[in-house]
Amino acid sequence: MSEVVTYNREGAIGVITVNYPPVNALGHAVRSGLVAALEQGQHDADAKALLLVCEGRTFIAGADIREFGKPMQEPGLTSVIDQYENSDKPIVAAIHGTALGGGLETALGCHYRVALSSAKVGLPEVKLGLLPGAGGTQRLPRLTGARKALEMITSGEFVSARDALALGIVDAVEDGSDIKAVGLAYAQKVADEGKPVRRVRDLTDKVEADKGSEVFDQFRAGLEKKARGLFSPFKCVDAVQAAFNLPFDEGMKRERELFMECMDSPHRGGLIHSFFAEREVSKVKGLSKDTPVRDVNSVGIIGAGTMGGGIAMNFANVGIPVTIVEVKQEALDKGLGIIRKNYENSASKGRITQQQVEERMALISGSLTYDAFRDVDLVIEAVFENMAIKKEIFGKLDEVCKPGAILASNTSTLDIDEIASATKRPEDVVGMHFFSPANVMKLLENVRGSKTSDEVKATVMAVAKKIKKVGVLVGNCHGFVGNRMLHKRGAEAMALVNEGASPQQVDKVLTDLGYPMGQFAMSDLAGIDVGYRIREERRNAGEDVAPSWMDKLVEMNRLGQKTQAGVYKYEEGSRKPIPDPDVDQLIAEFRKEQGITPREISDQEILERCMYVMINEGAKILEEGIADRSLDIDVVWIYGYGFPAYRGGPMFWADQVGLDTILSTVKNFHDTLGGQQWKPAALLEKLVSEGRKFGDL
Ligand code: T1G
Repeated sequence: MSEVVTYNREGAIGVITVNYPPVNALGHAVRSGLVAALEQGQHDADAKALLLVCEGRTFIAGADIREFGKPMQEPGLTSVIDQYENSDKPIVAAIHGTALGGGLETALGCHYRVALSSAKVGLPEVKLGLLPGAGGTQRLPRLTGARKALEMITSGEFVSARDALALGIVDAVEDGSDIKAVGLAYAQKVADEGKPVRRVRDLTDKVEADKGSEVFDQFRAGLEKKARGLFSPFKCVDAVQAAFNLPFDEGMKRERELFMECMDSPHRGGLIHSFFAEREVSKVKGLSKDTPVRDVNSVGIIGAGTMGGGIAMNFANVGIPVTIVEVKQEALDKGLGIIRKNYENSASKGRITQQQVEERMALISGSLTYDAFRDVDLVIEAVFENMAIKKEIFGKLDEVCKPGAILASNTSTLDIDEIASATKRPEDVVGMHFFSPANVMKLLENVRGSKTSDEVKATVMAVAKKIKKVGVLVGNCHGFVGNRMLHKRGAEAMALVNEGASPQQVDKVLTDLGYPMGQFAMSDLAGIDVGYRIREERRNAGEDVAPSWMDKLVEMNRLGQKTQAGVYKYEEGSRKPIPDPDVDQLIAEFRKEQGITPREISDQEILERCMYVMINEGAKILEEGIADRSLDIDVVWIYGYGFPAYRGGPMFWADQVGLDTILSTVKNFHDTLGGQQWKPAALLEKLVSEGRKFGDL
């Protein structure tokens, strides 16, 4: 008997229990156990109905993703579900937690479904570059009709138990938390009332109603924009449509063909890598999971600007009171006003209620004095990128804040150790780099100083989870992980334009790769003056920073979207970048001043120079221990800069391109272009010589 799936009878109900932590995923042991337990139930003459229930935190949460890419071991999930569906005794699935993917598909193969009101159901395979491959595209539409099935399957979003009841996905919803008791009661009712074995595959009314519907083409058209560059969402539509064009068994065959096409697509590898990487980054190398974590029940923020306000919202959203300190009342009032406007905006879109707006605003207070920070557990400084100002602030915080308070800077590039040197408590100083807009972007780049304590590292990683961010712990260097690589890409992009490419050509190469925005559109969004100030800081620090045509734009007060003109121009109220002939003219004049004769530059060269310079820098970041694993870099780029998750992140993408190809190109650029950025990283050379990948580290 399998120890992960057991059978026992309670009264007239045969109970099949799955117990396979952490999420009862449908690994081989579970699939075999389900077949064996069903066998027992079928032969148990005293069992009038069967109940499928799970121990632990959730009903089955899907196929075991760790098995993907390995040879499939019988029994396959589809055949397990067929056996349940063809049982001659009615089977009730009792759902708690999240019944997802193959888990929901298994429940749809049962004859009745009951759920706790706290439960959710979904078919999120599309988020892994797949589609429901065990009958979900054929059974779900038979319960919900075409449109809702398409919505659920192409979005992968979860549906609450109550909504699932309304849609006919579950037959009953009960409050409470004892899923087994709820399941037994429902199964007893089925037995007592002699309810029939009702197979979802036999339901036809929804199929008849939507046969030949326009909805499939409407969905395909809608996906053209929403799912740009993706593969599996379109296959999801094809699979669901098969449920309306073909008899069930042929529809299943069609689903299988489409599923295998998705399995073979490179997107599946990238998305599954991203799925596990997002979870691995919270397991910080060298930090014991028993490291004590300090309570963070109150937060102080310095600066009510765009970043400070956005950061404050993250804490208010999860019920943590925030005090924002500004130097002037008007700045404070403006900042608080913008926060309210952001919340009102979300409420107008139905994302939160008006009551939540008020609750959250009530948690955010303002002050003009640091005395307001006396008792807070964490202070996050979010002011100008100017070291002198930051050191002055941290010196004051050191005097005012209680012992054990964590002092964090939201700096995006500056030296955490130098900031910490302004305090007597460097072990409590850390970087917490939020990405703009701070209340939206999921990445939180936590930066350890050389003296930052393990407790503080563990605490800021726990804070990331608490405020629903993806936290990555990185080392201290100029630009840390994300911006250090971004600056290399930015410099290369600017050089390419100096040499003859247009900003829009460079940006299109990057958006064609899957970035949401190109380099220059992103500069316009952030404000070109940000990069200008960083270049000025570096020039003031004595670095040799080449002149740039973008500096001329700043001098003309073309700062980007905020002035409706930057590298691109913008119509009133629009964020759509429009190429501007005046900028092309300015670039041409700059080239002439610099004695540059422009040349035709291929898209391939743009791709290689923008991406490989990042990969080479990423390899140096790994060598220096600024990032512990290549997946940390991948997660930073996916969640901080919108690198397409279906490509798995820059380092995963580099492994797919082939490190030998990248290394030889980097060497060629080093010979032809020169510059430290093209000096091949020793790690890159080592991996190539050993035939290994970043993912092997
Ligand atoms: N397979 C293997 N491991 C999984 C897993 C899965 N499906 N889901 C989660 N885990 C691990 C995860 O790696 C972590 O491990 C631990 O469980 C807790 O997860 C045939 C082909 C269920 C909502 O896409 O959405 O079915 O780090 O940290 O935040 O058509 O996990 O502890 O070692 O995320 O509470 C479809 C994916 C699969 C669901 C729980 N199913 N999982 O969230 O915990 S494809 C999914 C989730 C499929 C069929 C197709 C979430 C969760 P560790 P966690 P959580």
